[in-house]
Amino acid sequence: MWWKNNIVYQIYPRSFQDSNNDGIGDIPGIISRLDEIKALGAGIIWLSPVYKSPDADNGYDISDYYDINPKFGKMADMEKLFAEAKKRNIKIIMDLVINHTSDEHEWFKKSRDPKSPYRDYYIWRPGKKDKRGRKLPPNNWRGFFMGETWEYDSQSGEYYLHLFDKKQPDLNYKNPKVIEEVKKILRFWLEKGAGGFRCDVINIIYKTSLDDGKKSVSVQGLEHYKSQEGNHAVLKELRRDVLDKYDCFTVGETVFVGLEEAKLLCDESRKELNMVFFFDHLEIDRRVARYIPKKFRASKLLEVMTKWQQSLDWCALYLENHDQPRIVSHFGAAEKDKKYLQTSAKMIAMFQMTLRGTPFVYQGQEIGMTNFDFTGFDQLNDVESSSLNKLMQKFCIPKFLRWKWIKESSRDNARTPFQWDGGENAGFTKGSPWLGINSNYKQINYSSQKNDPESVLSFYKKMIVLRKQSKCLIHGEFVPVYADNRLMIYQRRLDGDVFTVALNFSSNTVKIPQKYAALLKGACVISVSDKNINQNLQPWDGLLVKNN
Ligand code: ISL
Ligand code: CA
Repeated sequence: MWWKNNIVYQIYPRSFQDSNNDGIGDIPGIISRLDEIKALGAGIIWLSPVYKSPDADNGYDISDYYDINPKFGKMADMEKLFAEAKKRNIKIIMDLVINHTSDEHEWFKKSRDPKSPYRDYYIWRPGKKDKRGRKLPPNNWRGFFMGETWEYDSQSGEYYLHLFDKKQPDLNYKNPKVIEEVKKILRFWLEKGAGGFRCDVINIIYKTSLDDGKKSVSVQGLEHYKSQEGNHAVLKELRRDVLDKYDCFTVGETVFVGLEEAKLLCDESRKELNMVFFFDHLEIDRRVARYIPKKFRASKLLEVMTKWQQSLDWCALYLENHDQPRIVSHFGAAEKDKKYLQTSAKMIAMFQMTLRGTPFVYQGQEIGMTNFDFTGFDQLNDVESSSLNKLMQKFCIPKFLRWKWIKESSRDNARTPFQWDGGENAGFTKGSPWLGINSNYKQINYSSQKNDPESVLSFYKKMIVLRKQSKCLIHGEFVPVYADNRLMIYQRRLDGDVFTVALNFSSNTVKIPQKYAALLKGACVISVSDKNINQNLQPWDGLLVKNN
């Protein structure tokens, strides 16, 4: 299957490449960089939303699924992108955001009228009253952006549900008309040439009941809408009626998903999704989703990866996306020990490219881009960061602490413009960029790495070539061997082929335990440091060995 033997490259369009110098990345900009994507070795692009949107959540609030955000271009540009990508044998998958629309979508505007046939496209309910007669929302749920989930509409005297921002009203999947609308959207983009969809928060679309949720410190009410039977039924219907008629695949973004639920969502025989993005591995050193740090342990990472690698038919392998901090700042050395930034970026590339599944590389990951060096709240754009800040203010959390947590966790860390070269605005735009550019762009940029065989970019390319040539690295069984706080060793095995991988997630030289040293004596396929390994692994080094 083409999507199994391939690499996906995620583009966050507003930060990739600006073509008309308005400071915002756009579709012609993407077209001008297709050769770079091809050169990396990626054959699939996942495009974060490019649809018409008021941008309350940077495009994840869609006001027209059949049109393009004018900031990014026109439908003709999008068609050209499909055509130019096809010439290079690159498929494009679209971001399918169907849990909610924008409040500026025509459906929602009409649904504000209680008599409209569109009323039931969304979830409208009357409020409650407390003992003293004060108005209360229909239930106690708390949303993904830390705030209220019900917005009162004085025109009809009812509330509508929004699990994200109030400008993102949730659709009602108990209404078959909504499912029919989604089928139309899928067909429209598949007919235009899309190779599939990344499905936004796809395991929470069906709300079984609107009863109060159990008390929780973060999202509250989940048990009424996470991975419900009704949700599975919707996915099966979309697959049967539309997706299975095309040569395409889906990857679901599945929030708070556990292993058993994930299995149900992407078990091939159930015909729902093809694979899912889970979050466990990125949360091994975080509490309360990703907000509060805790100690990194390679052993924990190996344990979590093993569980997922061994249990699912197929994994979506990602370490970064537009919601997550940069991986060199997270698991790598960028914040702890800058001199190993590049080395750690390469070691992480080795980790990702030697796992079982389809790797997703997020723009900038391949050159080792780091978290943004923000210095103040005014430099942030992300709606989640501002909601979190407001919430923490309400609880009187001091500014330095609020800043510390937001700086590390803000989604803007991954959203700063792509660093193409060492020139004006890193070659992203000649205008004024919509979000600040990381000041390290003179050291970390595409053009300085392009022809340097020692660069992070060259290492990604080498790892991708190695992976594509090896059935074992793509499909082989995943076998954990050893791990402690810093060191991780695992194998991949298929039909008598065996590879061993050893990775050092620390700035110390680590000793390979005697018992396993022999495994690393095989033929070295590639190593990060290019040094021969006896009993020791250099700081942040990685080694891939063929054992037979
Ligand atoms: O980033 C998160 C937590 O801090 C997640 O909860 C995130 O909101 C969740 O993974 C859902 O993300 C997706 O849907 C959101 C959108 O804001 C994100 O950009 C998108 O990836 C709502 O559409
Ligand atoms: Ca532009």
